[in-house]
Order: sequence, then C-alpha cells, then structure tokens
Amino acid sequence: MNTVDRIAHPWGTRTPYGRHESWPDRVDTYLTEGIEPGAVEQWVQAASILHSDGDAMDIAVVGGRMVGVRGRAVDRVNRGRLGPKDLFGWQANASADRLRRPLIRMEGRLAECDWDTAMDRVVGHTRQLLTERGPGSIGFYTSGQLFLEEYYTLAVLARAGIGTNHLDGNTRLCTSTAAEALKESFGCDGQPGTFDDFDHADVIALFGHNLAETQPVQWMRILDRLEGADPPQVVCVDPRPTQVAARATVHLAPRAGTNVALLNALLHEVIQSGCVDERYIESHTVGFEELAGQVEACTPRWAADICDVPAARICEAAEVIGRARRLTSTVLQGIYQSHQATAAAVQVNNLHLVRGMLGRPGAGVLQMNGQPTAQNTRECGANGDLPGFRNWQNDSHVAELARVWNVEASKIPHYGPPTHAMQMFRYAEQGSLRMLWISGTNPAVSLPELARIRSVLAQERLFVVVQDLFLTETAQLADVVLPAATWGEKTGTFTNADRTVHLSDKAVDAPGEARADLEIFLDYAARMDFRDKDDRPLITWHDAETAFEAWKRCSAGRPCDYTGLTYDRLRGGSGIQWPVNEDAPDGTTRLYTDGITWADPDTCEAYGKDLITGAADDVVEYRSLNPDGKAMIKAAAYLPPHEEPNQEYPFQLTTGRTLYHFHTRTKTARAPQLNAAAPEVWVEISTADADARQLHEGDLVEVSTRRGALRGRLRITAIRPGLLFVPFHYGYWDTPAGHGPDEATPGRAANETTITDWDPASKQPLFKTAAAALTLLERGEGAPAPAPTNTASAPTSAGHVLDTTGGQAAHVVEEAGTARDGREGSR
Ligand SMILES: Nc1nc2c(c(=O)[nH]1)N[C@H]1C(S)=C(S)[C@@H](COP(=O)(O)OP(=O)(O)OC[C@H]3O[C@@H](n4cnc5c(=O)[nH]c(N)nc54)[C@H](O)[C@@H]3O)O[C@H]1N2
Ligand SMILES: Nc1nc2c(c(=O)[nH]1)N[C@H]1C(S)=C(S)[C@@H](COP(=O)(O)OP(=O)(O)OC[C@H]3O[C@@H](n4cnc5c(=O)[nH]c(N)nc54)[C@H](O)[C@@H]3O)O[C@H]1N2
Ligand SMILES: [Mo]
Repeated sequence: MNTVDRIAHPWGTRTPYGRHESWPDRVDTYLTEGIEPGAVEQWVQAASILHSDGDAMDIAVVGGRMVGVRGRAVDRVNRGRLGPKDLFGWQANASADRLRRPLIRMEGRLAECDWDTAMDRVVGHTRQLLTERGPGSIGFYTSGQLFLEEYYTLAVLARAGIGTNHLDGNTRLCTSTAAEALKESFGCDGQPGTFDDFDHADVIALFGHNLAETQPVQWMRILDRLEGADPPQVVCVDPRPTQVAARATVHLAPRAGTNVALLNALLHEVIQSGCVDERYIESHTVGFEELAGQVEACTPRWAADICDVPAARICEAAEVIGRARRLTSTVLQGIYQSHQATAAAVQVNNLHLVRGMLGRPGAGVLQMNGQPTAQNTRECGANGDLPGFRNWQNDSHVAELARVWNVEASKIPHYGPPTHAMQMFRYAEQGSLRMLWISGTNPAVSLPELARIRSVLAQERLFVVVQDLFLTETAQLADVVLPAATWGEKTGTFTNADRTVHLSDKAVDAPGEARADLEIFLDYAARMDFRDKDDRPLITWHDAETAFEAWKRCSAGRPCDYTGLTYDRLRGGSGIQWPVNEDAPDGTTRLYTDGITWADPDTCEAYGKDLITGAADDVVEYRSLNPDGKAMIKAAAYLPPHEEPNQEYPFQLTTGRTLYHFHTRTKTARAPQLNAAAPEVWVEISTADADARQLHEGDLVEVSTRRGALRGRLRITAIRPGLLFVPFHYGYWDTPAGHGPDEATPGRAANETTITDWDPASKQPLFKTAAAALTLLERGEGAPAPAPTNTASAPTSAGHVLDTTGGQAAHVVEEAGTARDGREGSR
C-alpha cells in the first residue's frame, strides 16, 4: 500500500509488465479527509465522466453524501486505476452554486420558477413555432456527456416527434472526425481496436494525441509497459513537448496544420521500402493504386519543408512504423481539430490497411473519442447520423427505423444530411432557426469565435433553453434554464472509446429540484403528446432501464448491437465491449478480425465523401468503388492551412487541454485540488521566440487574431518555435463579468481568437490552427505563469518551477496487485 500525492504525481506508482502479459491491478482510493474506509456505508458502481477512457469506479457514500471514489480492479479498462480528474472531480457535485430550481427570463432577467411554469413555456414556444414556422425552426444541441438512454430519447423525440433534422451534439467539436474517418475507410462508425492492443503492440504511434494528460490511465498502462520486459517503441506526432513526446522513440513536431503532408510522406516511405502487406491489401481493400500514385512524389524531403521537421526524422518514424509487427495507433484532436482533419485521420487508417495491421492483438487503430459518452451520441443518432449507424441516404434503413418507432418513414427527416452544429448556429444567426435547446454543453465558451456565438445566443428572436448543472456563460444567455441532475445522481449507461459499455448507478440525490436529463426529456415528450402512427404514445419507456431496453431493439442487427446486454449483466463485473449479441454473448474485443464487416453497399452507414470538398457520394458511386464491401483506401493531396502567419499575425496559434481541467471547468474548477493545480489561463511560447522578443516567464501578454484577443501570463516551454498554445478551459463564470469580456474583464477564453471554419467532410471546427499576434502588456517581475510544471506546459528554465504539490488534500491510497476475484462492489 502506497500513499501518493496525485497532483504532484498524476500517474502514480508503476506496476511494470511485459509484452503479452496482462496489466496488473492497482486500486486507487481517495476519501475525503476524516473519512475512514470502514465508515463508508455504500460503494455504488459508476465510471468516469471526465474523458473517454471509461475508468470504472465505485462512489463512496456516507449519510446520503458522496465522500470519495475507488477504482474497480475487476474492470478491463483501468484495472483499478484512476486519474486526477476521476479522483477529485466528483466534489463539484456538492457545490453550493448548483442550480436547484428552473429559471425563466422575465423583463430581461432570469428568475426562479417551478417546473410547470418552465416546461409550459418550453412547450408553448414549441407549439407556436410548429404552427407558424414548422419543425425546421426548432433545433437541439446536445452533448457527449449525457447517458445513452438520454440521447436515444432525445433522438426519437426530435426526429420522429418534432420531425426536425436539426439535432447535433458537441461531439461535432470532438469526435465527428473520428466517426467520419471510420465511415470513409470502413463504411461504418465503430472503433476497430481495443485498449488491450497496448498490451501487445511493439510500436505505439500517437498522432496529435496528448494521451498522458487526456487519458492518464491509458498512459499509466503505456508507462508500465515501458518499464516492463520487451517495451514498445513510441512514435509521437505533436508540436508540443508532451510527456508522450518525452518518452517517444521518435518525436515529430510538425508545423500545425500540416498533418496530411507528414502522413503522406510516411506512407510514401512505407510503400517505397516495400513494407506493405500485399495479401491483406488484395483481400480486404480497394484504392491502393490511387494512394500509391498520390504519395509517389511525397518524399520526406518534400514534407520536411512543409512540416518543418528534419527529413531524416520522418524516415526514422517511417522505419519504426514500417517494421512494426504489431502496430497500435491513436488519433485525436491534433488531427481532428486541425487542418484537413478527415483527410489526415484517414491516412492513419491507410497506414494500418497497407500494413495489414488490423484485427489482431496489438494491431489496431484507435480513432479516439474525447468525451465520456460521445460514442453514444453518435450511435443513438443524436448527432449527424440516424440511430444505430443507419444511413440517411438508404431508404431501407429509414424504413427500418420507421418500423422500430412505428411512424411513417416520411415523418423522419432524411431529405439531406442531418444538420451539423456549426450550420445550426448559422441558421440561428440568419433567423430560420428560432428555438435552440442546449443540453450538457457550454457553447458560449467552447465554440469558435465567441463574440459571434454570444451575439447569436443573445438575439431576441431566438428562444434558448439551457439544461445544465450550473449558471454557465451559456445559461446566462438563456430564456429558460432547466436544472439537471448529473453523474452520481442518476442511473444510465455509456460507452467509452474502445466500445466498452459501463453502467453508472445513482449514488445520491440531486440537489433541490434538479432532475435527470432523461426525466426532463420524457416530461417534455409527454407534455407535447407525441404520437406514433397508430395514435399511441411515441415514447413508450419511463425510466433509464426501460429506455435501455427500447434502445436494444433499435440497435438489433446493427454494428453497435446491444441486444445481449442488460443492466444486471453490467452490474458487479467489468464493462463489456459491443457488439454483444447471440453471436458474441461476452462482447467483442476487436472489429474486423476476419475482413471488413459493415462496408457492404446495403449495410454501410454512409456512401462516403470527397475528402477535399466534402461532396457526398451516392449509392451508385459507392457501388462502383466498393461493390464487395471492402475497406476503402482513400488518398488525399496536402493543401496549406487556411490562415497562415504573416507580418501582422506572425505566430501560429493552437489551443487544447491541460491534465487538471475538463473543458470549461464547470466541474474541475469546483474541485479544490484540481483548481489549485491550474488556477488561471496562460500562454505558451518557445524559448527562441521569447528570447528574440526579450519576453520572460510570467510576462502578461495579449494574444490577438482577426477575431478577438485574450490576455494571459507567458510560460516559456520547449514548444516548437513559431507556435503559441493557449488552454481553452478558461471562460468567465468565475470572473467579475460572469459571461464575457468587458472593461473589468479582458478576454481570457481561447475561443475569442479562433476561426469560424470547419473540415469539409466531418464539419468539425478548426481549433488548432490560426494566425496570431503577441504583445507585451506588463512585465511579470519574476513570478511564474500559473501553469502546471509536470505536463506539456513544463517550463524550460528550472528556476521557474512552481510548487505543484497538492499536499495532504491530494493524498491517494494505491494498492497494487490486490487480486480480487469475481464480482465486487455493487450497491
Ligand atoms: N485533462 C483533460 N482530459 C480530457 C479532456 C479535458 O478537457 N481535460 N477532454 C476530453 C476530450 S472531450 C477530448 S476531445 C480529449 C482531447 O484530447 P487530446 O486530443 O489529447 O488533447 P488536445 O490538448 O486538445 O490536443 C492534443 C495535442 O494536439 C497537438 N496539436 C495541435 N495542433 C496540431 C497539429 O496540427 N498536428 C498535430 N499532429 N498535433 C497538433 C497539441 O499540441 C496537443 O498536445 O481529451 C479528453 N480528456
Ligand atoms: N479552442 C478550443 N475549443 C474547444 C476545444 C479545443 O481543443 N480548443 N475542444 C472542443 C471539444 S473536443 C469539446 S468536447 C468541447 C467541450 O465543450 P463543452 O461541452 O461546451 O464543455 P463542458 O465544459 O464540458 O460543458 C458541458 C456542460 O454540461 C454541463 N453538464 C455536465 N454534466 C451534465 C449532465 O449530466 N446534464 C446536463 N444537462 N449538463 C451537464 C456542465 O456543467 C457544462 O456546463 O469544446 C470544444 N472547444
Ligand atoms: Mo472533446
């Protein structure tokens, strides 16, 4: 047993293991000071809701209050380990400033009211708009943080109740490129690989993925392998000096927005050196010749100029990847939110297809998710696809859905692709969208070009409903605010980035009158009296478990088949990977173990798009490209980023995350240990750029772009020269202005500066490439920037090491090798 300060040592103690061995258990437990383990009255099963890893845990309850958490050793994902946000984030649930009652806008101000008043206003508005303007005037913008049962209910009520095509999730900002890249290559969404691949790989390649900070528990797994027998080689493609880069065999730090050039050069080398698996290509793919032609001229020397990476280092990376016998790759926001997102993500799939690195232990690609439940937003059809990965262009898929819901097919909008979030905001800006119901997301901080987003949401003619835990920057602009219960206060299931389904049970009551999102959606559906074609209620379920059963019927026979799961099966043991059905009663570790399963023209989720223009193909084009339903190798030419630095805006600007915060910090800033570790925004710059401008650690600077500006203290790091980085976590709810910059509160949100622009295929906004200027506002006088020092934001100068110990309050008990058998720790 060990006690570790898990703010200072986020990844805890090592439990090394060798290749092809199984990852040892290590149970992490954190209990509020003064609570002894023996005093815990109940341990309630749950999984983490602060990233896509799905770390399984039990919530400790005493006297109806949460008092701590403990990792679940029995779970396949984390074997008992928890990351800093898992350990400390739950404390936010009990904040004094949780929303307890609904609010409605009266004479310009938000005032408390009862549920009937609030819901009547929402229903009254809906009915009026349906009569006067039709279903196209109503939109829903949801999350990647609710539960499966909630998305499915929302998808049914929006698509078959209201009949609107305007339903999307903030997953558009997060994993729409993951979904799109999987559809482009395999005809269907669904993660091919599994986290188990980390146990078997001899090479692990991370593309634009700061795994150490954003999925710290899987990073613990890689660290344990690096210290065990036969460790893997690691390839890292990231312009920042992440912990992943620090442990990499080869680190490539390209100019932001040049991923396609780099990947094409890697493919060029792999093909030139004959490291391709011809048998695999022949049996399972189409399109190889086109790719070979496309990358023929993409030599490392060519890419070196574009990416500003030494050609020799590209060759080195290509050699490691080309010689791998079991290659596992991960892809995340450094690709998905950067220029040519889908084109680049698809080239990572191509590396695996040409090398035959799929469907075997250690040979897998993880087009990673970010949010904890983003997978469910996608599979339930609460984003740009129809439920069950059904194809909106395929009439028989729409007819099947109509049968499941017992409605006429014509009721389900499928005249065009479901509207993406950026387009919904455009419709609201232009006035055709008149009601926007926002649940579990905070667009007034997380969308690009915030001045524009604030002005869209503040319009008189747009009726805005916000369903949240707190009075966020977005809620402050709403007409109706609905107080939601959250994780730990409600029951439901969700699916992590490697298709593992977890159940998360209710541990404590929600504060005040707050209600579970499911309850709110069901109440709305009942008040709207949505009916099926036989005049019976459209929505036939009444709680989480019955909603799950309804979803199972919708998922039957589709790739994300849940028919073999029940709440009972998910209680007590490990999470289970879908599909789970008669053919795979214990779940499915890897997809595509025996060829490509869902790319057949009749079953595929999408007919694909042109990666450069985004133009959608139709069934005829798809059939001629891929008649036999193989994997599709799609090539793409490199194009330069849309906004390049110039004299006025000489830097590239990129944005992203730090280990200790989650997004707009509504939870992590209310957890004292996490907040203290990263209390304020900062700006990262390279030593070379700082020296050239005589700037110092801690100087107050302004970063500006053509959209807007923010201020922060300077942190000098080993980031690539020419690039600035700003974490996007800091909005305004905890500043004097409360909702946006004004005279008392200068800008500090990264998205004041980002551009309204998106990937043509996935429609994911660009958060990673912009051109920016930097000005000095005030000298720092020696105090370091308020940035963590044990992460990618570590300072280059040792003199500026801030004390990052969390102290007593961050002490976590770690128990390694506790062999726990069987089913444990449920309610
Ligand atoms: N601590 C923490 N963990 C989280 C979250 C959180 O808010 N905090 N959020 C969760 C969610 S929703 C998500 S989506 C994930 C995101 O997880 P990540 O994608 O790992 O996080 P980011 O910091 O957004 O971006 C990753 C890296 O992309 C690099 N990058 C920027 N531009 C480029 C480029 O053009 N090319 C390449 N190759 N790299 C580039 C950045 O330097 C950065 O280190 O994290 C999840 N986990
Ligand atoms: N510049 C820049 N911008 C980015 C990114 C970036 O890297 N750079 N990353 C993008 C990505 S990947 C993501 S995922 C988004 C995240 O952006 P957001 O989704 O806007 O960020 P969150 O702070 O997670 O907002 C979730 C909201 O839901 C509330 N909430 C939490 N649990 C529940 C619940 O159970 N029910 C309800 N009703 N509400 C709940 C929280 O209080 C919070 O207000 O940001 C995107 N924006
Ligand atoms: Mo995300």
